[in-house]
Amino acid sequence: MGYIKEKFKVKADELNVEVKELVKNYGTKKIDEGVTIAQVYQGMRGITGLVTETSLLDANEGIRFRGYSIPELREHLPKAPNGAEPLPEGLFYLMLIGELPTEADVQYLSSMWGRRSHVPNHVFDAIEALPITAHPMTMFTVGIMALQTESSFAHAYSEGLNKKDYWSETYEDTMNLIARLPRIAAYIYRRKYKGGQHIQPNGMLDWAGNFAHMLGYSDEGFRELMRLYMVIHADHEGGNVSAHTTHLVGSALSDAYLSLAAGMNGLAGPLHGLANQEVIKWILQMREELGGGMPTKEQIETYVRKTLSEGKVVPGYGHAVLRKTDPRFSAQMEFAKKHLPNDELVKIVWMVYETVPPILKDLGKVKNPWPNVDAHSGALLVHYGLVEYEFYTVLFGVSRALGVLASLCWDRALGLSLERPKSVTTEWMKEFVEGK
Ligand code: FAM
Repeated sequence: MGYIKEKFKVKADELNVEVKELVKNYGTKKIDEGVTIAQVYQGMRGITGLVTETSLLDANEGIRFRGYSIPELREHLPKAPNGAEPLPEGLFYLMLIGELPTEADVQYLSSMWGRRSHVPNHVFDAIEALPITAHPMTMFTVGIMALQTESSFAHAYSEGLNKKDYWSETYEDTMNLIARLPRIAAYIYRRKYKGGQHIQPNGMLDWAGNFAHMLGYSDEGFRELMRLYMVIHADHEGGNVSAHTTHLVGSALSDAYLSLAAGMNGLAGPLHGLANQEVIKWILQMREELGGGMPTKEQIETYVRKTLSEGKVVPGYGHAVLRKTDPRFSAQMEFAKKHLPNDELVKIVWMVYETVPPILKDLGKVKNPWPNVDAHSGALLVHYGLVEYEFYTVLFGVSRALGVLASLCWDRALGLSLERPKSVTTEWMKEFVEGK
């Protein structure tokens, strides 16, 4: 057993004891006043109903991974040689183990993922069976599903796996999947947009650096962007659609491949991860309608109002939990100020940031008029040449796998139960309010 796996087991055993004590001593203590009818109809907003160890979201401050904010991660996590951005390997270690990693921990993960990255041919065949016009997210989930043949958990379970060892096989699946996802994603990108000219992995590079390389980008700036991108998109506590879906499907003891594929189908929705492609599409359309060049603030305002009057949302703005500018947006803004302050598209993103919030506030119904993570990412990618915006959610997905799979390891290690909340009919609701 590798030392990270051993360390995880020690941490898991400790937390298991604490959780058992907590449930034994305080199991009947209420953490909520009760659930309202509006919450039941409106996406269970604000109901505390899940445990996720890897990160916690504060409505005003934003996400913290095991207590560390994004600026703190950028400071404390190990970097690539001559790099300034945190390595995603380090964030994964932090989410899984609950402690900041050393340089050696990060290198261990980098080389472990490198060793496990081989993708069997039938996965590429399954992707090839789809028409080239298929959305990259469809290819991505098909690729993950095809890879499910390799699940250690599914294999061991069919042989009669002891409950006590669920975590161990899930850990193996997690490591194998994370190791292989960049290759699958890069394969999809090169197939769809670069005439099927694939690029072999470079074993000397870190996980995100190698991903950038396989996509076909050798610019060090793009590699740095990928490292930052893979860190900031990884996790956003447990209730968002991709994390919750992965957890829910995993709660049926579906293996990591089945669970992640389900989560990725949720990420592919426009109100969730697909918003990143929608943002850049929306900005490019605006520029086209205005005949190109830099729009004025007034022109942006008119375009925003037109979007709203057509019954559409302004992509990249609003959030189900956050009530301030997303620190993931701010981190990208900082990156842009440092590396590409004169980029025209980036400047438009910043003008949109000045224009949209007051308009959304004026509507009176939007709870959070501020930008989320998706409002900025596309402009950065376009700058380095990754202009094929339909691919953006796949990048998000590769990153999100880090958080949701670290969480799945914890689900198995803590023996969390099958998720099965109660549902009722509207007829039941009517009788309930009438006091019947
Ligand atoms: N543009 C226009 N209207 C918006 C809006 C936006 N950006 N954000 C919220 N609203 C509307 C919303 O549609 C709802 O209208 P109705 O009552 O007419 O249905 C009303 O304001 C109240 O919604 P809310 O309570 O403020 O937000 P929700 O918690 O229901 O939804 C979001 C949250 C993220 C789905 C919503 O803000 C949205 O649709 N934003 C645009 C899409 C987007 O950027 N999604 C990405 C979220 C991101 F962080 C991620 O998952 N990657």
